[in-house]
Amino acid sequence: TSVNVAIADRDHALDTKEFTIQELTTGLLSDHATISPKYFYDTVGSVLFETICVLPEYYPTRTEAGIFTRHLTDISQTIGPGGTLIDLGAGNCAKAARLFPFLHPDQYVPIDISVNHLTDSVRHLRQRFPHIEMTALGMDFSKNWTLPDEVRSDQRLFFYPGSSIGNFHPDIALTFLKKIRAACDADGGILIGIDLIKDSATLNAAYDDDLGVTAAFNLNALRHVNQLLGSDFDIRQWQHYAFFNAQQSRIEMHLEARMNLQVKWGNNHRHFIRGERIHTENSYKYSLPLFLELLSAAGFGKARHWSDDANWYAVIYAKA
Ligand code: AVI
Repeated sequence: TSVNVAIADRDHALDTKEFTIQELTTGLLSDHATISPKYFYDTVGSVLFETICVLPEYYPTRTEAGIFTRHLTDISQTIGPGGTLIDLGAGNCAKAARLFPFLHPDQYVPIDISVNHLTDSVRHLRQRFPHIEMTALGMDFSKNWTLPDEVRSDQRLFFYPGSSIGNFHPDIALTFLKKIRAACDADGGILIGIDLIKDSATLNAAYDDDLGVTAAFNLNALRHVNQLLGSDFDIRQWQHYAFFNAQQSRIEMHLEARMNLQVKWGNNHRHFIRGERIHTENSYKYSLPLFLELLSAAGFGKARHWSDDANWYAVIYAKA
Protein backbone atom coordinates (compact mmCIF):
# COMPACT_ATOMS: atom_id res chain seq x y z
CA THR A 1 0.00 0.00 0.00
CA SER A 2 1.42 3.32 -1.06
CA VAL A 3 1.79 6.63 0.71
CA ASN A 4 1.87 9.59 -1.56
CA VAL A 5 2.37 13.17 -0.44
CA ALA A 6 2.02 15.43 -3.44
CA ILE A 7 1.64 19.11 -2.75
CA ALA A 8 -0.25 20.58 -5.64
CA ASP A 9 0.60 24.27 -5.49
CA ARG A 10 -1.25 25.05 -8.70
CA ASP A 11 -0.82 28.52 -10.19
CA HIS A 12 -4.52 29.15 -10.47
CA ALA A 13 -5.32 27.75 -7.03
CA LEU A 14 -3.49 30.31 -4.89
CA ASP A 15 -3.54 34.11 -5.23
CA THR A 16 -0.77 35.89 -7.09
CA LYS A 17 0.94 38.93 -5.56
CA GLU A 18 -0.75 41.22 -8.14
CA PHE A 19 -4.17 39.79 -7.36
CA THR A 20 -3.63 40.24 -3.62
CA ILE A 21 -2.60 43.89 -4.00
CA GLN A 22 -5.52 44.57 -6.33
CA GLU A 23 -8.05 42.86 -4.07
CA LEU A 24 -6.84 44.62 -0.91
CA THR A 25 -6.68 48.02 -2.63
CA THR A 26 -10.22 47.69 -4.01
CA GLY A 27 -11.51 46.70 -0.57
CA LEU A 28 -9.78 49.52 1.24
CA LEU A 29 -10.86 52.19 -1.23
CA SER A 30 -14.53 51.20 -1.41
CA ASP A 31 -17.12 53.36 0.42
CA HIS A 32 -17.59 50.71 3.08
CA ALA A 33 -14.03 49.49 3.45
CA THR A 34 -13.45 45.75 3.62
CA ILE A 35 -10.59 43.31 4.14
CA SER A 36 -11.34 39.67 3.23
CA PRO A 37 -11.23 37.28 6.22
CA LYS A 38 -8.66 35.16 4.40
CA TYR A 39 -6.08 37.79 5.43
CA PHE A 40 -6.49 36.75 9.08
CA TYR A 41 -4.51 33.61 8.46
CA ASP A 42 -0.80 34.38 8.36
CA THR A 43 1.42 32.51 10.85
CA VAL A 44 0.46 34.73 13.81
CA GLY A 45 -3.21 34.71 12.81
CA SER A 46 -3.30 30.92 12.51
CA VAL A 47 -1.89 30.56 16.03
CA LEU A 48 -4.36 33.15 17.35
CA PHE A 49 -7.21 31.23 15.72
CA GLU A 50 -6.04 28.01 17.39
CA THR A 51 -6.07 29.91 20.68
CA ILE A 52 -9.60 31.20 20.03
CA CYS A 53 -10.67 27.57 19.62
CA VAL A 54 -9.70 26.76 23.23
CA LEU A 55 -11.24 29.88 24.82
CA PRO A 56 -14.17 29.31 27.18
CA GLU A 57 -16.29 31.85 25.25
CA TYR A 58 -15.72 30.21 21.85
CA TYR A 59 -18.14 27.28 22.14
CA PRO A 60 -18.19 26.01 18.47
CA THR A 61 -14.95 24.00 18.53
CA ARG A 62 -15.56 22.17 21.78
CA THR A 63 -19.26 21.67 21.07
CA GLU A 64 -18.46 20.11 17.70
CA ALA A 65 -15.77 17.92 19.28
CA GLY A 66 -18.29 16.80 21.92
CA ILE A 67 -20.80 15.82 19.23
CA PHE A 68 -18.14 13.73 17.47
CA THR A 69 -17.05 12.07 20.72
CA ARG A 70 -20.58 11.13 21.62
CA HIS A 71 -21.82 10.03 18.20
CA LEU A 72 -18.73 8.83 16.36
CA THR A 73 -19.91 5.22 16.07
CA ASP A 74 -23.33 6.22 14.80
CA ILE A 75 -21.84 8.79 12.41
CA SER A 76 -19.35 6.32 10.95
CA GLN A 77 -21.96 3.58 10.61
CA THR A 78 -24.21 6.02 8.77
CA ILE A 79 -21.43 6.92 6.34
CA GLY A 80 -19.87 3.46 5.94
CA PRO A 81 -16.19 2.53 5.64
CA GLY A 82 -13.64 3.12 2.89
CA GLY A 83 -13.51 5.69 0.13
CA THR A 84 -11.72 9.03 -0.12
CA LEU A 85 -11.91 11.54 2.72
CA ILE A 86 -11.48 15.07 1.35
CA ASP A 87 -10.71 17.49 4.17
CA LEU A 88 -11.58 21.11 3.35
CA GLY A 89 -9.40 23.53 5.31
CA ALA A 90 -7.50 20.67 6.92
CA GLY A 91 -4.99 22.78 8.92
CA ASN A 92 -3.22 20.37 11.27
CA CYS A 93 -5.47 17.49 10.07
CA ALA A 94 -6.37 16.64 13.70
CA LYS A 95 -10.15 16.56 13.23
CA ALA A 96 -9.96 14.16 10.30
CA ALA A 97 -7.34 11.99 12.00
CA ARG A 98 -9.85 11.32 14.78
CA LEU A 99 -12.20 9.84 12.18
CA PHE A 100 -9.65 7.48 10.57
CA PRO A 101 -10.04 4.60 13.07
CA PHE A 102 -13.81 4.71 12.54
CA LEU A 103 -14.19 5.55 8.84
CA HIS A 104 -11.15 3.62 7.57
CA PRO A 105 -10.69 5.73 4.45
CA ASP A 106 -8.58 4.26 1.62
CA GLN A 107 -7.36 7.72 0.65
CA TYR A 108 -7.04 10.99 2.57
CA VAL A 109 -6.92 14.33 0.70
CA PRO A 110 -6.31 17.30 3.00
CA ILE A 111 -6.75 20.69 1.31
CA ASP A 112 -5.54 23.97 2.76
CA ILE A 113 -4.46 27.41 1.62
CA SER A 114 -1.47 27.26 3.99
CA VAL A 115 0.73 24.74 2.17
CA ASN A 116 3.71 24.58 4.56
CA HIS A 117 1.62 23.89 7.61
CA LEU A 118 -0.18 21.17 5.67
CA THR A 119 3.00 19.44 4.47
CA ASP A 120 4.29 19.14 8.04
CA SER A 121 1.00 17.78 9.33
CA VAL A 122 0.75 15.17 6.59
CA ARG A 123 4.34 14.01 7.18
CA HIS A 124 3.42 13.13 10.75
CA LEU A 125 0.12 11.54 9.80
CA ARG A 126 1.59 9.21 7.18
CA GLN A 127 3.73 7.65 9.91
CA ARG A 128 0.73 7.03 12.14
CA PHE A 129 -1.48 5.71 9.32
CA PRO A 130 0.86 4.14 6.74
CA HIS A 131 -1.94 2.15 5.08
CA ILE A 132 -3.88 5.28 4.06
CA GLU A 133 -2.81 6.86 0.79
CA MET A 134 -2.40 10.64 1.32
CA THR A 135 -2.43 13.43 -1.25
CA ALA A 136 -2.14 16.94 0.18
CA LEU A 137 -3.40 19.84 -1.93
CA GLY A 138 -2.40 23.46 -1.44
CA MET A 139 -5.32 25.42 -2.83
CA ASP A 140 -7.88 28.07 -2.06
CA PHE A 141 -11.09 26.09 -2.41
CA SER A 142 -13.19 29.24 -1.99
CA LYS A 143 -12.16 30.02 -5.57
CA ASN A 144 -12.68 27.99 -8.73
CA TRP A 145 -11.27 24.54 -8.14
CA THR A 146 -11.06 21.16 -9.74
CA LEU A 147 -9.62 18.11 -8.04
CA PRO A 148 -6.55 16.61 -9.71
CA ASP A 149 -6.60 13.05 -11.14
CA GLU A 150 -4.78 11.62 -8.10
CA VAL A 151 -8.01 12.07 -6.11
CA ARG A 152 -10.07 8.91 -6.57
CA SER A 153 -13.61 9.52 -7.75
CA ASP A 154 -15.50 6.72 -6.03
CA GLN A 155 -17.01 7.14 -2.58
CA ARG A 156 -15.84 10.69 -1.93
CA LEU A 157 -16.65 12.09 1.50
CA PHE A 158 -16.19 15.85 1.73
CA PHE A 159 -15.42 16.82 5.33
CA TYR A 160 -16.04 20.47 6.19
CA PRO A 161 -15.98 20.91 9.98
CA GLY A 162 -15.69 24.00 12.20
CA SER A 163 -18.75 25.82 10.78
CA SER A 164 -16.39 27.45 8.30
CA ILE A 165 -19.17 27.53 5.70
CA GLY A 166 -20.63 30.29 7.91
CA ASN A 167 -17.93 32.65 6.67
CA PHE A 168 -19.56 32.64 3.20
CA HIS A 169 -22.69 34.61 2.30
CA PRO A 170 -25.54 32.04 1.98
CA ASP A 171 -25.67 32.52 -1.83
CA ILE A 172 -21.98 31.74 -2.09
CA ALA A 173 -22.41 28.84 0.36
CA LEU A 174 -25.06 27.38 -1.97
CA THR A 175 -22.78 27.72 -5.02
CA PHE A 176 -19.99 26.09 -3.04
CA LEU A 177 -22.21 23.18 -1.92
CA LYS A 178 -23.33 22.69 -5.53
CA LYS A 179 -19.68 22.39 -6.58
CA ILE A 180 -19.08 19.79 -3.90
CA ARG A 181 -22.20 17.90 -4.97
CA ALA A 182 -21.00 17.96 -8.58
CA ALA A 183 -17.66 16.50 -7.46
CA CYS A 184 -19.45 13.50 -5.85
CA ASP A 185 -20.61 10.37 -7.64
CA ALA A 186 -23.85 8.81 -6.37
CA ASP A 187 -21.91 7.04 -3.61
CA GLY A 188 -20.41 10.30 -2.23
CA GLY A 189 -21.52 12.71 0.47
CA ILE A 190 -20.68 15.57 2.79
CA LEU A 191 -20.02 15.69 6.54
CA ILE A 192 -20.31 19.28 7.70
CA GLY A 193 -20.39 21.27 10.96
CA ILE A 194 -22.90 24.11 11.35
CA ASP A 195 -23.15 26.75 14.05
CA LEU A 196 -26.81 27.28 14.96
CA ILE A 197 -28.68 30.45 15.91
CA LYS A 198 -28.75 31.08 19.65
CA ASP A 199 -29.10 33.97 22.10
CA SER A 200 -27.14 37.11 21.17
CA ALA A 201 -25.22 37.26 24.47
CA THR A 202 -23.61 33.84 23.87
CA LEU A 203 -22.84 34.74 20.27
CA ASN A 204 -21.40 38.15 21.10
CA ALA A 205 -19.16 36.74 23.85
CA ALA A 206 -17.80 34.09 21.47
CA TYR A 207 -16.56 36.84 19.15
CA ASP A 208 -15.43 39.32 21.82
CA ASP A 209 -13.68 37.31 24.52
CA ASP A 210 -12.50 38.84 27.80
CA LEU A 211 -8.85 38.09 27.14
CA GLY A 212 -8.90 39.95 23.85
CA VAL A 213 -7.66 37.06 21.70
CA THR A 214 -10.36 37.60 19.07
CA ALA A 215 -9.53 41.32 19.13
CA ALA A 216 -5.86 40.46 18.48
CA PHE A 217 -6.91 38.02 15.73
CA ASN A 218 -8.94 40.77 14.04
CA LEU A 219 -6.26 43.47 14.48
CA ASN A 220 -3.59 41.10 13.19
CA ALA A 221 -5.18 41.40 9.74
CA LEU A 222 -3.76 44.97 9.66
CA ARG A 223 -0.24 43.70 10.37
CA HIS A 224 -0.62 41.11 7.64
CA VAL A 225 -1.99 43.71 5.21
CA ASN A 226 0.96 46.02 6.03
CA GLN A 227 3.31 43.18 5.00
CA LEU A 228 1.45 42.34 1.81
CA LEU A 229 0.64 45.86 0.68
CA GLY A 230 3.42 47.93 2.26
CA SER A 231 0.69 49.98 3.95
CA ASP A 232 1.26 51.90 7.19
CA PHE A 233 -1.69 50.89 9.36
CA ASP A 234 -0.89 51.80 12.98
CA ILE A 235 -2.59 49.01 14.92
CA ARG A 236 -2.94 51.13 18.05
CA GLN A 237 -5.25 53.48 16.16
CA TRP A 238 -7.81 50.68 15.66
CA GLN A 239 -10.12 48.61 17.81
CA HIS A 240 -12.00 45.35 17.50
CA TYR A 241 -15.76 45.53 17.07
CA ALA A 242 -18.01 42.45 16.79
CA PHE A 243 -21.76 42.01 17.16
CA PHE A 244 -24.61 39.67 16.20
CA ASN A 245 -26.71 41.17 13.42
CA ALA A 246 -30.01 39.33 14.04
CA GLN A 247 -31.68 40.52 10.80
CA GLN A 248 -28.91 39.01 8.72
CA SER A 249 -28.35 36.14 11.15
CA ARG A 250 -24.63 36.75 11.27
CA ILE A 251 -21.82 37.86 13.51
CA GLU A 252 -20.07 40.83 11.94
CA MET A 253 -16.48 41.66 12.74
CA HIS A 254 -15.12 45.12 12.02
CA LEU A 255 -12.05 47.18 12.79
CA GLU A 256 -13.01 50.63 14.03
CA ALA A 257 -10.82 53.75 13.76
CA ARG A 258 -10.22 55.18 17.23
CA MET A 259 -9.38 58.64 15.81
CA ASN A 260 -9.24 60.49 12.52
CA LEU A 261 -6.34 58.95 10.66
CA GLN A 262 -4.75 58.32 7.31
CA VAL A 263 -3.37 55.14 5.75
CA LYS A 264 -0.92 55.15 2.82
CA TRP A 265 0.24 52.39 0.47
CA GLY A 266 1.84 52.54 -3.00
CA ASN A 267 0.31 55.54 -4.73
CA ASN A 268 -2.87 55.27 -2.67
CA HIS A 269 -4.12 56.71 0.56
CA ARG A 270 -7.34 56.79 2.51
CA HIS A 271 -8.64 58.94 5.35
CA PHE A 272 -10.73 57.31 8.05
CA ILE A 273 -12.72 59.39 10.48
CA ARG A 274 -13.08 58.36 14.11
CA GLY A 275 -15.64 55.54 14.40
CA GLU A 276 -15.36 54.55 10.74
CA ARG A 277 -15.06 50.80 10.21
CA ILE A 278 -13.42 48.22 8.02
CA HIS A 279 -15.62 45.12 7.69
CA THR A 280 -13.40 42.06 8.10
CA GLU A 281 -15.68 39.04 8.54
CA ASN A 282 -19.20 37.64 8.60
CA SER A 283 -20.01 34.43 10.40
CA TYR A 284 -23.52 33.28 9.43
CA LYS A 285 -25.56 31.29 11.93
CA TYR A 286 -28.20 28.91 10.57
CA SER A 287 -31.33 27.21 11.82
CA LEU A 288 -31.14 23.47 11.18
CA PRO A 289 -34.15 23.44 8.78
CA LEU A 290 -32.70 26.30 6.75
CA PHE A 291 -29.35 24.59 6.36
CA LEU A 292 -30.99 21.28 5.43
CA GLU A 293 -32.91 23.21 2.75
CA LEU A 294 -29.64 24.65 1.47
CA LEU A 295 -28.17 21.15 1.18
CA SER A 296 -31.17 19.89 -0.70
CA ALA A 297 -31.14 22.97 -2.98
CA ALA A 298 -27.51 22.08 -3.72
CA GLY A 299 -28.65 18.64 -4.90
CA PHE A 300 -27.85 16.52 -1.86
CA GLY A 301 -30.24 13.73 -0.88
CA LYS A 302 -31.03 12.12 2.43
CA ALA A 303 -29.46 13.85 5.45
CA ARG A 304 -28.91 12.95 9.11
CA HIS A 305 -27.78 15.26 11.87
CA TRP A 306 -26.35 15.10 15.38
CA SER A 307 -26.49 17.95 17.94
CA ASP A 308 -25.48 18.83 21.49
CA ASP A 309 -28.10 18.98 24.25
CA ALA A 310 -28.43 22.77 24.02
CA ASN A 311 -28.80 22.63 20.21
CA TRP A 312 -26.02 25.13 19.75
CA TYR A 313 -24.31 23.24 16.97
CA ALA A 314 -25.03 20.49 14.44
CA VAL A 315 -22.98 17.95 12.53
CA ILE A 316 -24.79 16.93 9.34
CA TYR A 317 -24.15 14.08 6.93
CA ALA A 318 -25.88 14.39 3.58
CA LYS A 319 -25.70 11.76 0.85
CA ALA A 320 -25.09 12.82 -2.72
C1 AVI B 1 -13.12 29.97 10.85
N1 AVI B 1 -14.44 30.47 11.26
C2 AVI B 1 -15.41 29.37 11.30
C3 AVI B 1 -14.42 31.24 12.51
C4 AVI B 1 -15.85 31.73 12.86
O1 AVI B 1 -16.29 31.46 13.96
O2 AVI B 1 -16.50 32.30 11.99
C5 AVI B 1 -13.48 32.42 12.42
C6 AVI B 1 -13.51 33.29 13.65
N2 AVI B 1 -13.64 34.58 13.67
C7 AVI B 1 -13.61 35.04 14.90
N3 AVI B 1 -13.52 34.03 15.70
C8 AVI B 1 -13.43 32.91 14.96
